[in-house]
Amino acid sequence: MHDIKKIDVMEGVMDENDHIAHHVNEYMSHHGILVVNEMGAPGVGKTTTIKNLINHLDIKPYVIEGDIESDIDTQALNSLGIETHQINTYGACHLDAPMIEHMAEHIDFKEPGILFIENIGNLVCPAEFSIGEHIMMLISTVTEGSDKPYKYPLAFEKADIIILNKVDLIPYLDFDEEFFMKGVRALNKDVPVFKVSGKTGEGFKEVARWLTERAGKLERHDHHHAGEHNHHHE
Ligand SMILES: Nc1nc2c(ncn2[C@@H]2O[C@H](COP(=O)(O)OP(=O)(O)OP(=O)(O)O)[C@@H](O)[C@H]2O)c(=O)[nH]1
Ligand SMILES: [Mg+2]
Repeated sequence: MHDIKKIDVMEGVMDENDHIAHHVNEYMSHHGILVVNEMGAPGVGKTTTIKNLINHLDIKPYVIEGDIESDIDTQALNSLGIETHQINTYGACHLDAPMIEHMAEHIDFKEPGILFIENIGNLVCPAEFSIGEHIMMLISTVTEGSDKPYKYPLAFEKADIIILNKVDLIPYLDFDEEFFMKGVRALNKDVPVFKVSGKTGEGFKEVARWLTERAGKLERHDHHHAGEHNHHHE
């Protein structure tokens, strides 16, 4: 994490971001931390999803909250006993890898687990910047309308998992699930799509299981590396 200053300044902002993102990803992998970059428009239920998922996790959760201003979500999560750290961008519409790298230096990753990073509420900018995640998690909702994959393709294309939230509201809306899924599949053939409700809590158990499985694979990878570098002094 400390040799990032060697980057050629001519490489450009995106290259530099990707380079640091790669470092963050390696650092987290070696600590057995699965990094989930949670993105979605304002109010889709990003914070609600973190709260619900943590109820179903047996492994240690860490949270970084990204907001333009305020620490409302961080206060709410901390008051539930969830270790949460705040990043404010004061204008920028997305988090970037240097912000996460800097924050990671202040977090004590005592045990393996999952780091949820709630990105800035925005369906456009966050999709363009890697922040070192293993999993890009897109939160979409039935309230936004079924045409969102067609209008905001990059977020849907890049997602490793899609959460369709607020399904409790389907009876009151004209959400066309078939049209939505057709749009998703045109961009992202195999991405798993989980239907959930932050109101009733349905669906999150399955998402938590999916994430735990991913985290498990990471841990085995980490132990493998730890073994390679371990020198036993007896
Ligand atoms: N009916 C219903 N409301 C929900 C659901 N999930 C979240 N909400 C409500 O939607 C509002 C926004 O939820 P948040 O979790 O704060 O959304 P967010 O994406 O974190 O919002 P920002 O951080 O501001 O971008 C809150 O009032 C939630 O109670 C759901 O599944 N059904
Ligand atoms: Mg939030």
